[in-house]
Amino acid sequence: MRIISTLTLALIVATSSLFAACGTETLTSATPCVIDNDCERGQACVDGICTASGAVGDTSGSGDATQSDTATGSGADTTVEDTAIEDTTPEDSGSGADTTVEDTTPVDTTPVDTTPPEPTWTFTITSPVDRDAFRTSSAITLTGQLTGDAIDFSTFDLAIASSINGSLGIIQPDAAGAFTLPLIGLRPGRHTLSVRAVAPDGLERTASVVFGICPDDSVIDFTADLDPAQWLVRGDTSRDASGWLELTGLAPSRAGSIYYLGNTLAEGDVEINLRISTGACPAPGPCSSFAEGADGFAMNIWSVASVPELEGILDLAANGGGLGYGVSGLYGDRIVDSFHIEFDTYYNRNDIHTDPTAVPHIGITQNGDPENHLVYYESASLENNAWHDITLSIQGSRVRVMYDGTMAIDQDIPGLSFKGGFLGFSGSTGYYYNYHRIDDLQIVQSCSF
Ligand SMILES: [Ca+2]
Ligand SMILES: [Ca+2]
Ligand SMILES: [Ca+2]
Repeated sequence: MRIISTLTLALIVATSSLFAACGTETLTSATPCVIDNDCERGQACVDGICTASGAVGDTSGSGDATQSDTATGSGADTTVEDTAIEDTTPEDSGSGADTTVEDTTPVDTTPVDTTPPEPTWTFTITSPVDRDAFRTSSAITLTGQLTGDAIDFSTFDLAIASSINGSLGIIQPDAAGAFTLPLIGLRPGRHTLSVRAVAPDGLERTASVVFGICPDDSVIDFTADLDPAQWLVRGDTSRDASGWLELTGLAPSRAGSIYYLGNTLAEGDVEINLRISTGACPAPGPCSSFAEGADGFAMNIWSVASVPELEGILDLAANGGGLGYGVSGLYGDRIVDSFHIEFDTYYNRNDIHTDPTAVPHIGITQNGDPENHLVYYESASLENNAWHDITLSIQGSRVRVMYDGTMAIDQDIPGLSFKGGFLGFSGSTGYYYNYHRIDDLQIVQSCSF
């Protein structure tokens, strides 16, 4: 037995009584102690009470639990618990940050993964070519060529697609790699046409070309009566009931003109198609009564702002050798920006002006001056009473005229800048005369991409 001091025992008894007051059965029957040796084997001295060694943890745990329960009730402890939760939040954030870092790691390896083997073959689109421009009625054919050594290209697939029309189908090239596909039904707009060539081993290449489709411009065929709101008609000009315009009629000293008010031409490139006929027989076509006729006619585009301004110019325009458009040079001092293509069948010589040739000619003039032929094309057939197809094309300062499918004029005219404006026709006769006919007018506004 251990000798315990009086003071120690008093404390132990007091402590024991205190725990007994708490009503804890375990503590009521316990043996007071100071150190472990005060207790029996298998016991330890815990807080002055001999306690079974195996129960020390349990007792402590019990106590802790009790304290914890009590503490839970207090605001301070709740805060601690919240803090603990908050502590886990940064860990989550930390995990997120770590995840982000891990995400960047595969990115570094990605370039390595995207290095596919290069096909040993190549291919090109040979038509259309970039910046080509077509009409909706144009026949457009896609052609191209695959190239590679000892490859049977007929096993390849070519997927054709347009940025506007979508898929245009899948075709196979021939064994030598050539491919062709008529492009039908392409809608107006700027197309990016792509061809994706896929080999049997899955390797592929893609090529593309960008081109434009413009809508077809309508043809005015003069089968219907002229709408006064659309057409300004002056002098001896009228629509022939057979369906064309007659500018003068077969009589001396006639003059007339007609201007299309329905659609003024825009500045810039333009193409104009029409048919013309001049001669002495009432029905267009071969004419047995061919004789010297006059004077001819012109297509004029005046860059003026209004119809009254246009009429003011027409009031001044000289007829006869002036062909209904002469307002400047030897024919006047009117300053105007205009473009003219004349079909001149009378040789003016030592007249107000002198023509550059005695042969009927197609001439390009400017600014109301019938004398200054910037370029001309001689054609004896011009006055044969037959219909002739004319295409005038202005691209920048380059002027081209097709006459019955022949390139009659292809000339760069320095300083030419087409300003657009009111388009119309004028014709005149003098001592000599002819019919002067216009039909199938088509104005093709700029189509470029
Ligand atoms: Ca007609
Ligand atoms: Ca003339
Ligand atoms: Ca002339």
